[in-house]
Amino acid sequence: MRRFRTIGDGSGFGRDDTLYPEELQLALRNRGMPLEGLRYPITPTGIHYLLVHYDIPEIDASAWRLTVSGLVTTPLSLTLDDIRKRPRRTLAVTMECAGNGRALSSPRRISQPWLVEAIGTAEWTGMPLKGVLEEAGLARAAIEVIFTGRDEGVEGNVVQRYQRSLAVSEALRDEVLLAYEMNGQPIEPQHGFPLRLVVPGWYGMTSVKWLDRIDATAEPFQGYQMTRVYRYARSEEESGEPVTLIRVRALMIPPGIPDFMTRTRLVRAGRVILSGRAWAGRLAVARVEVSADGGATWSDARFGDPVSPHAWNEWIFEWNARPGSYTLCVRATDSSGNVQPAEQEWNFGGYGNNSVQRVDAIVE
Ligand SMILES: Nc1nc2c(c(=O)[nH]1)N[C@H]1C(S)=C(S)[C@@H](COP(=O)(O)O)O[C@H]1N2
Ligand SMILES: [Mo]
Repeated sequence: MRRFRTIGDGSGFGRDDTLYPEELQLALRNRGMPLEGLRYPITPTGIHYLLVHYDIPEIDASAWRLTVSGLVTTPLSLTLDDIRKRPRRTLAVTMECAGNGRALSSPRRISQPWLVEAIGTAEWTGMPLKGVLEEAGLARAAIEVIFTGRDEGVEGNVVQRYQRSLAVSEALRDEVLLAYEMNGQPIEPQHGFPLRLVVPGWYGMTSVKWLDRIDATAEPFQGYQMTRVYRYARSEEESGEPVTLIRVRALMIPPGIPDFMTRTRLVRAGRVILSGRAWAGRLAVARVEVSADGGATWSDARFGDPVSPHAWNEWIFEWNARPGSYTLCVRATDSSGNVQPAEQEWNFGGYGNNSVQRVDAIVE
């Protein structure tokens, strides 16, 4: 029986006054997008957020194959060249980690300790997944498609390759891509070289990197990443609801200049342009509001068209900043009327936290 050590007090949760070295290690392996990166409609690859559960696998592209198998009439084995020769599509997609905001919940689950920076928008180029599934011919009995990455690790004492599934109806949507380029270049190793799934509108865990197998099945897939994590649940035992589409959120480029250690902003009094981006998963952004008093009062911000049907919108607000101390907030509402909460309802894994961003500023 293998035994891994426990972290912290063994409860799986961190104390508010402690950051465990293991969390720091995850935070350093992965990275958030510095918020000033919100100025770019398309995030430069080097500052797009990154999340890798295990190790970045070593893949020899010439030996690599994509296997399409399971409940299909014609199993396929495709080389990267085979895939690159097929009709291609480029889509700008805003991607966010389901754990974004996890470190803001209390108690926080010990895992990647995101604040709010697990976000980015890239231009992904690839072949629509639909084309591959049609070529292979899904059997009538197939209800889900399982995607397997090449990376392997241990999680919850289960040795596994990273695997997620999608219902056939989701997998056949036009915008789902098998991507081999990110921002016009071959995907870099950390983002899934040579091929990854990109599922617009869904939290990032769905977009399986280092993809090398696609299997159609007649049963709901019971893999670890489907049933044990990525659930909105109150405890480890409760199965809860699956984490799926990205919730509405707006973020602000912190204005002025930062104090090095506290990140509190120093802002020059007068007319200040506050701006940032807002997104709403598969829905549209319907409203963006700004508050300078910690969320007590709100004013409407202006916002433009989204960068693409699957990407964020820019918003802008003119703030007349008078000397004093402020907590700047921004919140968005989606086209179904969901608005970001001031405080997130707690869940076990720290998922889907779209509580309102707060930026402390001193104006002088
Ligand atoms: N094979 C594999 N795919 C993966 C992951 C992983 O660890 N292994 N992480 C997932 C998670 S949780 C997220 S949020 C996104 C992150 O994609 P990025 O690192 O390109 O931003 O990839 C997803 N796909
Ligand atoms: Mo994630």
